[in-house]
Amino acid sequence: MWSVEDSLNELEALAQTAGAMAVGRMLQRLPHPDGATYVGKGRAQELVEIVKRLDIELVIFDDELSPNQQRTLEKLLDVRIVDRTALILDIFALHAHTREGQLQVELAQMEYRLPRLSNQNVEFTRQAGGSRGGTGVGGAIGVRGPGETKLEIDRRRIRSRISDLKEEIEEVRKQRTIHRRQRSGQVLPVIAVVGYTNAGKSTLFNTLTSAGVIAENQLFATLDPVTRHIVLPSNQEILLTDTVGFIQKLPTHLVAAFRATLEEVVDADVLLEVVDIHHENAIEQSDTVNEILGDLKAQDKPRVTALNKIDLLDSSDEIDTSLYPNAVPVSALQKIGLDALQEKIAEVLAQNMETVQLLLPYQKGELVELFHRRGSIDLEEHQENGVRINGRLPRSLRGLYTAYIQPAR
Ligand SMILES: Nc1nc2c(ncn2[C@@H]2O[C@H](COP(=O)(O)OP(=O)(O)OP(=O)(O)O)[C@@H](O)[C@H]2O)c(=O)[nH]1
Ligand SMILES: [Mg+2]
Repeated sequence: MWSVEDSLNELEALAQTAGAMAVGRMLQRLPHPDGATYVGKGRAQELVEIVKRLDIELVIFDDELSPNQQRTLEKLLDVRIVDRTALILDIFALHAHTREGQLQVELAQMEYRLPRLSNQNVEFTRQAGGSRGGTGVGGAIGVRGPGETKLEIDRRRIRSRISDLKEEIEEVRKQRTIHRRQRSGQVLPVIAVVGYTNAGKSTLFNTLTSAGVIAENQLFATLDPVTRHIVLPSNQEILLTDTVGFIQKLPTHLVAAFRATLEEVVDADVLLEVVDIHHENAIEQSDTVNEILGDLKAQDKPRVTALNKIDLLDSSDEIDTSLYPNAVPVSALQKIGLDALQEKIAEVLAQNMETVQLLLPYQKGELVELFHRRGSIDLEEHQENGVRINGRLPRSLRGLYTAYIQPAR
């Protein structure tokens, strides 16, 4: 379970990533948040004092604020008010480098803004009509007119932008699907690196592939998926994909907007989950990852867990591998345990293989070659009428070999 303090620590790290410096925090236990001020009225007044005294420029709330709460707080405190969702969207906007990433972030931002925009403008019109007073029919008359028209225009503009964005994203998504098909033409198994943000996914990805993906002590350093081809020590070839990190209370707009990117995860053969085992919330983080994988209907995929950052642990006794599926302790940074990790990946891939005995005619050289790349060979004999191969093959490839399967000797 995430505690309030843990969540606030994380919020502080998010704020830092977005370029803010935290100077203080306030927490309050309430049966439910106040409808107008989120915190209780008394604490809100306290906050006003603190903001003045410390000359604070920004107050961040660790939950999604209602448009009404946001406005009330902004008036009361006279500083910028940001909620957790807006903060995460901000970081995503900073880190989106590809066209697809930028489109997805903008879509999420527009969807976040739409209900807020309308409310803000309703407030604006009411203020404008306020001098006429009253909340009855007369008051409503003051509210109509240019103000409302402008609101309608703004809303329409955002809605039309949202539908344009969705169309463009769909275009990009189609491109991806084509690429993925081409990839599956190569019939290599795809391993998606998943995990909590800052767990070390990109560092591990870089170490395994020698790719220069940005890896930083920042939340959500990676937004755009990258795929590389690697050969495991067992000589088996795989495609490894680095993906966007997960976080608790992940804004729903973001999950929806990033569906195209997350397809990389949904389509993978095996998931390689990276856990920052040194983090005090390692278990909570992994639980959150499982929840999101569940939402994506990807929680039942074969999985290998890299328990990362063991170089930061005082002793290896602290590691309980039994808590995670197929866990291997590693340090992506210090390159510890990587052979064992790759062996584990090969092992889990092998569990998805089946044993076959084949006699492949000499003119089917490409199937022999494919077996070498994708399968694991126990016996290979050149006979008069073809190549005899006994070994194991990914279940997905069995269809290509059906005609050459031999009865067991
Ligand atoms: N000490 C130590 N630090 C590590 C290790 N692996 C990664 N790190 C550090 O952890 C931080 C985050 O690493 P990234 O690889 O960017 O993490 P990520 O999971 O890709 O993060 P996002 O893309 O932001 O979700 C960086 O400062 C890395 O240097 C490790 O094995 N040991
Ligand atoms: Mg990354």
